[in-house]
This record gives sequence, C-alpha cells and structure tokens, in this order.
Amino acid sequence: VENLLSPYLGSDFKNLQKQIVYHLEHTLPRNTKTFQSFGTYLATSYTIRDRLLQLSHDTQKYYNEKKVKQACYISIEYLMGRFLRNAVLNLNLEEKYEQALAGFGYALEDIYDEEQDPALGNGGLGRLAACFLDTLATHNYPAWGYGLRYNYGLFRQSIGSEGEQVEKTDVWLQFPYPFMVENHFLRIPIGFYGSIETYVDEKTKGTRFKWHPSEYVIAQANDILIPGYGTDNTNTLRLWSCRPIEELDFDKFSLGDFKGASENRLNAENITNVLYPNDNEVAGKELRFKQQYFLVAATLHDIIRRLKEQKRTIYELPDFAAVQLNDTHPTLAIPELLRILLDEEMLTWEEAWDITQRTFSYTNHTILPEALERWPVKLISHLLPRHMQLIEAINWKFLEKVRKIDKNNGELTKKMSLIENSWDTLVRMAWLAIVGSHKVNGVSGIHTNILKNIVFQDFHSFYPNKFVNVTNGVTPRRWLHACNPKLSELITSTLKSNDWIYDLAHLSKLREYAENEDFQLKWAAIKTFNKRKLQAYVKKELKIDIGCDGVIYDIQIKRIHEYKRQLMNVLASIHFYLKIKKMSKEEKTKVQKRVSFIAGKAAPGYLVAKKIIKLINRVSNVINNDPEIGDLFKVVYLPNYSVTLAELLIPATDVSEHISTPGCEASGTSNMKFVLNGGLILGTLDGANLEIMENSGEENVFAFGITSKEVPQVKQRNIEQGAWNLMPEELQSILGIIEEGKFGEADEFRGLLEELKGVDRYITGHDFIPYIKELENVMSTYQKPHKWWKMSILGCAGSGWLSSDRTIKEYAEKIWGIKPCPLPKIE
Ligand code: 26Y
Repeated sequence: VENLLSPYLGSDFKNLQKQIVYHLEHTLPRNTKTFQSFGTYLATSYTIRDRLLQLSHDTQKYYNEKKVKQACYISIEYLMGRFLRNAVLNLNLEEKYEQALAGFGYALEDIYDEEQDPALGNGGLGRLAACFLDTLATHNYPAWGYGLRYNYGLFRQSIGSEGEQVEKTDVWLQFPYPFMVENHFLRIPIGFYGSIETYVDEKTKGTRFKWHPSEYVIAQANDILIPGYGTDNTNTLRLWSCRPIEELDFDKFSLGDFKGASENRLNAENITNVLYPNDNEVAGKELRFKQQYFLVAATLHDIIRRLKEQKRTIYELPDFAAVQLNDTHPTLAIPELLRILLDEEMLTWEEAWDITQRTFSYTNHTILPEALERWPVKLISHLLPRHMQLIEAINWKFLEKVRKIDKNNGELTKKMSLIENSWDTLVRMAWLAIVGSHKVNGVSGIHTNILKNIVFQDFHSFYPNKFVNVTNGVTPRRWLHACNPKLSELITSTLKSNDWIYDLAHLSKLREYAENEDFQLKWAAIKTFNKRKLQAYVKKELKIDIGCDGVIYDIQIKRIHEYKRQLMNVLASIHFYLKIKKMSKEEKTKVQKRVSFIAGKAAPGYLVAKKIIKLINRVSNVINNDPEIGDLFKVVYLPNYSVTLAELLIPATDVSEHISTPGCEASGTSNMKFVLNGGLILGTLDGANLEIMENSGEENVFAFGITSKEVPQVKQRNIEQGAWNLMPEELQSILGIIEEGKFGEADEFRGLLEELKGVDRYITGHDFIPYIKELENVMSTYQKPHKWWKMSILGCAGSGWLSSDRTIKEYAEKIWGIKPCPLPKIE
C-alpha cells in the first residue's frame, strides 16, 4: 500500500508536495485557496515531523535491541532556536523542499522566517545544551535530553521611549509548534508535601521509610525529535509539562464555586508556566524549587521505566544511563534517586549510594557567588520532607569522613558541610552535586582551574580524581553551515569536500589560503554580503542608517550583566564620541568608521543591568543624531536578542567583544561562533578566549588587560584607596559628563556611577585605558586589509577544536562511558 507519509517512500519533490498538501488539508486544516506563508510553514513542518517520528521510532527500537548505554542530559533550560532550516539541512533535503515549495509559489528561505524561536532558556547554559543535542544525534550517540515545556519562554524585549527595557510575555504556544509531539500516554504522578512513615521491614528487621505526599500533579511528556546531520539516528528531547491530577473539582462546581473548581488545574499549570528569567543570579522562589523537583522526579521515573522495559534490574542503572546535571538546577535528582532506591526498591544504603554516585555527574557553569544555589532547609523540609531527611543523611555520612582529616578543630567540616548556617540554614546545592556525582567538570581550562584551586578547593583535595575539564564547543551545523551558507560553500569548494561539517578539524587546511589574495577577496566579499543583510535589518527595524563598506561592525551580544562589562563598552563609545567631536575636518577624514552594536536582555529584577541598557540607548540616541559625527560612528542597540538574531549578527561581524572581568566568564560560547565565521575577537584573558588564543594564535586575537590572578590585588587596592582616586582622568571626565545630564537626567545614572567611583567590583576603571588602546589597535589593523583578512582566516582555520563534536567526544569518553550506535542504513 502506498503510504504517502512514509519518509522512506517519497522524498522526490512531487511526493513532498503531496505530503505538504495532505497536512494543509487534514492537519491544519486549511484549503489550498487560503494557503498562506504561515500555513505553508506549518504544513511543511508537519512533513518533517513525520519523517523524524519514523526515524525516532527506529532509533529507539535499535538502541533497545542493542541495550547500549545512553546519556541523559537534564537541563532546566534549552535554547533551541528555529527548527525547520536545521532539520531540512540535517536531512539533506533543502533542494527538494525548495523545488516543492517553488511549485506553490513560495521561497523556502521565506518559509523559514515564519517560524518563531522557542526561547526556553536564558543564555549560554541553555544554548550549550542545544548544541550538545545536535552533536549527540549527528555522531549517533544514544542520548536523551530532559527539560521543561514552559508555557511562556523568556520574555520578549522592546525598548521604551526613555531607552528602558520593556518586557512582554512570550506566548510561544499560541500557534501550534509542529516539532513537538505531545505524548498523552506518558503521564507520571509527582508528589509534594506530606509526611514520612517509619516502619520495620519484616525481612531484615531494619527501619524503613516511606514518603506519603499530600499533593500530586501529573507530568506529561512533550517530545521534540532531534535530527542529526547526515544520519538516520534521531534522538529525543523530552520536555515535561504539568497537568492537574483532577481537571475540575465537580463538587465545588456544583455548589457554584466556579473559581474554586478550577483551582487545582491552575495551581498545577503554574509549575511549568514560565521560565525564570534570571541568569547567573538566584531568585530563591518556592515555585522555582518546585520546577526543579518536578523536572528531576519525572525524568528519573522515565529513565527507570525505560530500564525496566528492557527487563533489566535496578542494579544495572549505571550501565544503562549516564545522567548529566546541567549546573545545580537539577541537583534534587540525587536525593530523589536515593529515595527511589531505598524506599521503593528496598536497597541497602551502601548499594543505593554506590548506584547514585555512579549514575550522576555535574557540570558547573559559573563561579559568581550570587549564582550558587542554596535552598533553605525549612523550605525543603516542607515541600519534600523525605528528601531533606536524605540530604541530612548524606551530609552526616560525608562529614564523618571529613572529620577524620579535619585538623583545625572543625573548621574544614564546617566549610565542607552540605548545610550552611548563616542568615538561615541552607543546603549548598553545588556541594550536594559534587558529593553525589562521580565526575564534576568545568567548561574551560581556566574555569576548571578556578574550581579546583579556589571555589571547590577542599573538595578537590578530598576527591582528587573527581574534577575534570571539558571545554565548551558549538555546533558547526547551525553556527556556520546553516547561518552562513556562502561561507560554508566557499569552505567546501576550497577544501573540495564537506567533511568539515561533521569533522571540524578539517578547517586547519584553510591555513594555506590565509595569505592568498584571491581567497582573501572572496572571504571578504562574503563578510560584506552578510553585513548588508544586517544593514538592511537595522534600517527596516530601527530606521537607523548605517554604512557598510569600510565600516567596522563591532558587536557585543550576550545577557546584560555587570561582570560582562557592557558598561565599559558604552563608556568607551562616549570616549570616541568626544574625541571625534574635538577633531578638525581634516582629522575627521582619517577616522576609521565603526558601528558599535549591543544586544542582550537584562533579568527583570536586575535593576543595575536595566540601567545599563538605558544608558546605552541614551548614548546611542545622542551620538546617532549628532550631525558633527555623521556616519563616522554609530551606536546601535538591537532589541530582543535571540538565537535567530544571533544567526543574523554573527556572520556579519568584523570584531566581537568578550570583555568580562578576568575570572568571571566561565567560558563563553558566542566567542567561538564569531571566530568560526571569520570575526575577530576583542577580549580579556578570560574563559575560552584564552583557548582561542592558544589554538588560533595569540597574534590573531585582540587581547588586553590583566590575568585573573591579578584581579584580587586590583580589587583590594580599589577598596583601600577608593576606585575614584585610581581612575584615569579620561574616565573621570566621562563620568562627569554623564553626571551633568548629557544623556538624560543627571540623577538617572547616579547609582551606576557611584559603584564605579566607590568599589568598582568589576575593575572597569583599571581596564579602561588598555581597552581603549586595543580598540584603537582594532581600528588601525582594519585599515590593513591584507593583515586583517589573514587574521580572520587563521582564526577560522584554528577553530576546529571549537566544535561541540569535540566536546561531546570528551564527555562520552571521560565521563559517560558511552559509544556511538549508528542505525544500519536502509536502502
Ligand atoms: C540559579 C540561577 C538563577 C541561574 C540561572 C541560570 C544560575 C546560572 C544560570 C546560567 C548560567 C549560564 O548560562 N552560564 C554560562 O554557561 C555557559 C555555558 O557553559 C558559559 O559559556 C558562560 O560563560 C556561562 O556564563
């Protein structure tokens, strides 16, 4: 029987057309007369989903037959970006779909643009998880992602008339999202609150515990199927949404209490309603804690269910699944697994603890003290009484060992205790994650060293083999092949092979072209092409005219945070603005033109970050409208930064800024994306910048400033002498100009300036002059095109190791003990 929907049957364009029309008429349903771009996007997407569903069934069947060990990545955030283009490219169907849609009068490129970008994450940590999923599928690793299906993703940002950030709800599920398959058969009850029963086990005569939750909700699975590039292996990202146990309380309804009747449903839906918009700063809200537990309880239940489906025993769990905790957000998985093993599977403590440690590993993504999670014992005891009891037991057994080496009358024991007594009694989630895992990793060389030698020093001495480094990486499929098609083609034609798309080390062969003038011209022309696209976007969306030829596109895109120092960036813009204003006509002709772009969201509760956004917009307004400046310099703030916007910006960048205070940025991943696309880096000696310098050559990076080791001295000096007294005059006068009200009311930015003048925690004053000098170096180097493009090509040629394929191979070997398991090819 001909099955129109079978992906194995029809991928010639006529079949694709039939499949698209089928979905248009039956799934949407629309008729061919009301065929619009958005409907076409949906119908096209459903044909992709059909293929992926079939491939994913085959993939799961095969993994189950082979009983291979799998990785389970638990993350409270995923920043997937748009799906359709990525899937079409990975399945190698772009030409066929172009042809199919052209037949209906549509350009595939425009259809891609109909898709919205699911923003189920905040920043680096969520995007890293998405890159990992792409790599895991591409390299045929048996792997699952687990996360939450929030009703509302990260807020949408616009800029108000005063230059301030305005937040709007992201209603991403208003229209169907065709790539997510609701799994109505998988419904898992999750408990909260309640009490603990103690009883004597008849067989062993030992004491046993049982938790009786007083409230339940249901976790429902929503699956996003993850295609790999050039493979049939299709993995699953399972996102849980929360449903009530009972939809409507009919008794209340009958009594006329309509509001009370749906209370249950509303309370349950609350749990997965919204993504917390905090990045690197703890909010400490009870609902967030509930989200974390909901995620891990549903996930562990699912993993154990799948283990048992293979008729394997619970003792085999560590050979069945390697569970990675993406930061401490899913750390409750540790006491939850222990509870299941002890209270439900009736294992002994020794057995249960051994299985737990062998199952989990933990990645740390940040050392900022304000981002380290600590939850009140009171809150945990109330919500999850049995888990609190287990955390205390883990702590007790762990501290027994610590006490043996504690020579300093309890000092070490106090420092290493999982429970802290400060303003409140708090559980240190990172400590719990370290103790309950067999491996802990940092995300770049410098970051792992800081973990080992400073932040987790005592734990490193205690468990010398537990800490490993796995430097981050990014997927070259999305971040070069898909977002920069022209550069992708040039690389493929130059290397006479597209092997680099799944083995990025091949890029090193570009080195021999670095000084080839013909190649440089082609390389530069592609940059210009991408810059024109951005130029058009800025004109259309912001009504700002910016130049392109001979103009440096200088970009800083990331969450707004004091440690990332967007403030230093805008202060430098004021510096250059004032400098140009003082110039004679003659001098002005020699100025290197530049546009400084900044984009990024601030957490709604992070007032300082919001002030920084406001200042940037005020400065931008003054500079862009000053006739004395003209097109010599522009400052452009791009609202609503997203994965999709990054895909437009990164290929169009000449130089990108990664200027965090040394020691603060764990790795950074956009720096990698820029280098891959021939952008140069202006950066501090921090995070992965350091490794980019090692691999692409120090001479190909614009680096400035001190090392992380020197930072504490500078801070100390600031505290002792006052940052104002140590501040260079140039910066002092810039602050003076802001205070005079040049960029809005004088009072507006007082708080920001007071911090710089007082303690200056992020040492902006100290780094200001070296930063300006390096920016000047960037500008003069741009005037030597041969040198510039050589640096750009060599940067890219040295970026083979930046692939998340390399990163995942290291996780697989050093931490997870998993191997690729490619599906046999079907003809
Ligand atoms: C607990 C809480 C509010 C919280 C929420 C989100 C804490 C941290 C985060 C997110 C952290 C994050 O995104 N960290 C980034 O991880 C990237 C991937 O490893 C790194 O490249 C980047 O340097 C780091 O800031």
